[in-house]
Amino acid sequence: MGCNASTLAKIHNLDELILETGFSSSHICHLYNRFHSLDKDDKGLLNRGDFQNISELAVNPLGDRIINNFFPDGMDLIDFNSFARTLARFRPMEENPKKEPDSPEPINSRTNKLKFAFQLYDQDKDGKISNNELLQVLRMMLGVQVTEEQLDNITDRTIQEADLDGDHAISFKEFKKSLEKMDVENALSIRFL
Ligand SMILES: [Ca+2]
Ligand SMILES: [Ca+2]
Repeated sequence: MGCNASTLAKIHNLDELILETGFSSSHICHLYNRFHSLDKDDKGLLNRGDFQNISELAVNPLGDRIINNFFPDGMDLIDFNSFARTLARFRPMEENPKKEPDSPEPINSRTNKLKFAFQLYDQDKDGKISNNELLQVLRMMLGVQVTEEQLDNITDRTIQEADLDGDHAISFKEFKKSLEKMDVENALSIRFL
């Protein structure tokens, strides 16, 4: 499907979306076509099932959680603008224009990328990754490669290393700090579109 003015004309608040996401109009057009290829019954909205057709997510051990991050609290359907805003977090940072002193945090900042990752762990949304929450994610990612005992050990050690205030959980601040030296850009790139 090509990209032209008539495609862009179908997008609500296009100028606002470009400003907010930092995507170019041609990139938005590409995402719009992708959105519609996922939208099997042409409802103009995507549900969780539509996302499961993305093969990279289907094979990702955290696929379901990544999909959930696209859906704001209690919602079962998202429109194109919401879809584009979530994807904008994964846009590489170096494309950012110079930051004005009082401008809001860019949607694709390192902090916002880390927030997305943090939410994959913090399932009860209390702002902390508990021992059990970390264990669940590690189990999904490591699967049968490790025993339960090894899993427990890895979990305990990871919490210990990241936990600075001694509450046996990882706050977002601690999460951010422990990943200070990590190349977030590469580690958090989820290339499914
Ligand atoms: Ca939690
Ligand atoms: Ca802590």
